[in-house]
Amino acid sequence: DREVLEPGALLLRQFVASSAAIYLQALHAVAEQAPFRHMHTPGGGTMSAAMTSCGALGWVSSTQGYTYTPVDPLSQQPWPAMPASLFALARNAAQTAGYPGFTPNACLLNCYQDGAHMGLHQDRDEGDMKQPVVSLSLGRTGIFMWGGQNRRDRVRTFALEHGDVLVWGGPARLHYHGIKGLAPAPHPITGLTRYNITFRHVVAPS
Ligand code: MD3
Ligand code: FE
Repeated sequence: DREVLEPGALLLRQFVASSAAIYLQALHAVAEQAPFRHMHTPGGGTMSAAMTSCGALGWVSSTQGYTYTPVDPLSQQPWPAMPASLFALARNAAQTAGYPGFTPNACLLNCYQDGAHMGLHQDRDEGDMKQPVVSLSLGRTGIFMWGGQNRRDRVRTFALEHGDVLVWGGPARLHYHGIKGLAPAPHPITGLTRYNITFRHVVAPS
């Protein structure tokens, strides 16, 4: 089941079904090496979603700003390698959405518990805006907010369920988006937790 949200943005509902267990396993393996943590923001706050990364570059927020780094600031070791299963899923989803040859080198894992959200924002730290972003939702349903190119544009909300994949590129790549919160019902596998995994091709800052 595929739905074009607007040019460049494709929602692949239930793209992942029985194989979700494999991706959850990969996620837990990453989190064993690089634990989920609540990062700080330049504005002095703490993010309510806990995050970690795998792949060559990981997304890091601190009071200094946002950036992609090759080293996990917590362990001072390189981020864990991107599991082959996750790389293949991202590449396959991008291909399905019309972006063949996607080579993600940065994979951000978000963990939402009760009360966690992610305010409206743009993803603009990746260096090369021509590459799409692929996201996989796992576990508890999240309420996704999807706006336009300007913060004041109308925002629509819809549910992102376990196994749903979103591919964003082209004109939709810089649209504002966020997570309003979580649906009340627990998920049979992850309970009250929602995970989201995003895949990007990042050109490292020099
Ligand atoms: C639209 N994550 O990690 S995924 C993020 O569910 C992020 O954790 C949300 O926003 C989450 O930056 C939403 C869907 C998504 C991801 C990246 C996008 C939508 C996007 C980049 C550009 C436009
Ligand atoms: Fe985002």
